[in-house]
This record gives sequence, C-alpha cells and structure tokens, in this order.
Amino acid sequence: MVALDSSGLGRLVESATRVLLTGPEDPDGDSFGACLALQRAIRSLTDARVDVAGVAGFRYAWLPGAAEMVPDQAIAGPYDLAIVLDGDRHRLSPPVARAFHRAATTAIVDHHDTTSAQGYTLALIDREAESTCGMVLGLMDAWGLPLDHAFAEQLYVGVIFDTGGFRYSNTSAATHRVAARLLDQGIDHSAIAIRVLMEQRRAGMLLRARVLDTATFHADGAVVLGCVTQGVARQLGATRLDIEGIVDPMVYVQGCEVAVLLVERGPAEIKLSLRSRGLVNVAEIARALNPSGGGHQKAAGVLVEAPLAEVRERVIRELEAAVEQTRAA
Ligand SMILES: [Mn+2]
Repeated sequence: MVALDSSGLGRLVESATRVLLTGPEDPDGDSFGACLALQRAIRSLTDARVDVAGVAGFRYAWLPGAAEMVPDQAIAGPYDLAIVLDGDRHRLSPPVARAFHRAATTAIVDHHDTTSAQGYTLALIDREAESTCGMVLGLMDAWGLPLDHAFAEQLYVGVIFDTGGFRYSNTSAATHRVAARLLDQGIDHSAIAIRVLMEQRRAGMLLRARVLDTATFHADGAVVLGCVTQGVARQLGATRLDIEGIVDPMVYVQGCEVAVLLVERGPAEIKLSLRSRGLVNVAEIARALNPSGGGHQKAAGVLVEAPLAEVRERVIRELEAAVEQTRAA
C-alpha cells in the first residue's frame, strides 16, 4: 500500500459539519461497504451529520447502516465536505453530482487505475489496494479507530467483492492480513460471501440463463458478448442487482480473453461491463468508447449513449482490434 494523506482527510473531516459520502452511480459491494464504514468512522470522531447517498438493494440491505442511506434524488446539501469512494466524480448520478460540485471541499478515496487526482481538494488514490474498503481500514488505523463487528462486516463486503472471494490477481498477502483482522471480529464470513457473491433472485437465475444461451463469440472465440435487452429484463422481472455478476464467469470460457455484457437501460443508453483475463486492458477499451468510462485493467465499465445494435457493433470492432494487437505483439 502507498502512504495516504490520512491526516489531510482527517483535518477536512474535523472541520466539517455536514458530510456527503457517495459511490458512483450503481455502486457495487466495495462502494457500499466503504461508504457505510467511513460514515461510522466519521461519526465516531465528530458530531457532523454524515449522509451516504444511494439505496441498498436486496444484496446489501442487511449491511449495518444501509437502512439509513439517502436516495440520490433526496440528496440536497449544502455540504461542507463531499467524498466520493470507489469511483470518481465523473460517474455520479445527476442529483449527487450537483451536491458534490457545490460542496465547499471535496475528496476522493479510490483504487481504480483510470481515476485522476484532478478536481478534488484532496485525493487519496492507491492503485495497489485490492479494494476501497481496505483503504478505509487504513484510514481508521491512522485515525486510531478500533475495529468492531459492524465495521468488520462492512469492510469484508468490499474485500470479497473486489477480489471475487480472494480469487482475482489483485489479492495480495496484505489482502489476507486485512481479511484476518476482519474475521478476528467474529463475523459470519461464509454468510456474507453467500449474500454478496452467490445468492440471486429467481429472476436473476433466469436472466443468467438467457444471457448465456444467446451469447455470441468473436475474434475466433477470444471475445464473448452477452446482451440484456429492456424487453428481456422486463419479461423476467429482472432489476440491476440481478445483472450484477453475470459477466464474471463468461470470460473463463476456454479460449476467451475478454467478456462484455451490454445492458440496455434505455433506447439509446447502453451500460457495458467488461472483463479481461489480462492480455487486453479493458479500462482502455471503456475509455475509448466514452471518456467517462474506466475502471481496472481486468474489470471496467462504461455508459454509451447510442442504440444497442450500434454499440454492439462498435464494441465488437474495438475488441477484435485489441485482440489482434495482442496477437501481433
Ligand atoms: Mn473497488
């Protein structure tokens, strides 16, 4: 881990009376866990009012503090301090973005490859960290805050979400040391892993079957592509949380290097989730499709405002070219 300016963030926190914590639009487990843990950490240090933006769906509703979250549309401010965690200010929902940019001071705590430190009062970026939750634990250590059971549950969610249950290459010895400290708090780690990584609604299972059944292969099988149309999602009663995780196993078809899932959110609004085994940098692909896209080399996302068929053709072309380049190299 790199040394973070934890004292700088501590000073911003100490002088604030209203604080906004937020992940990007459509937060994942790392973002939820990090926001809720940092909320408890700040509350134990100051009397500030601390809002966490968002709504935790079925997968995260059990998290300590989740019931108190404030839906994005109800975020108004003004805030003295706004902190974005596990994503950057370019990926906030419109009402949260407005509150963020009106805040007197802003900060970011993030570990994404594509995140820039520009545009914040203070930026804490650690690209070596497996998760933003791991970074929040580092902040708590620097601030002298002891772990407890609720902190451990919140932080464990991010650690297992971002490492795929300790399987991805971002898992380090430090990751396991963090996990050991969290398990020392007596959390039911197996129950958390089931809720966060394995459990799905019936609509999610049916949607997964549909996506896999209709997946197409390109670049001699190096690219696999799946689609979730609005029609199919409506027919199955599937929500955004039912889509989470579908793309992950697709990249492990033998011969595959890259998987992409296209989710039709509107007639000209397509969310892409990309996964790579490592040869192709999918964060770069995401940025090529839209400058607001990005993420990690092996896992990235982007929103493209164009019809599904058009986006599909574009991403196939981009990925075929990227695979071709690695073969030529
Ligand atoms: Mn993360």
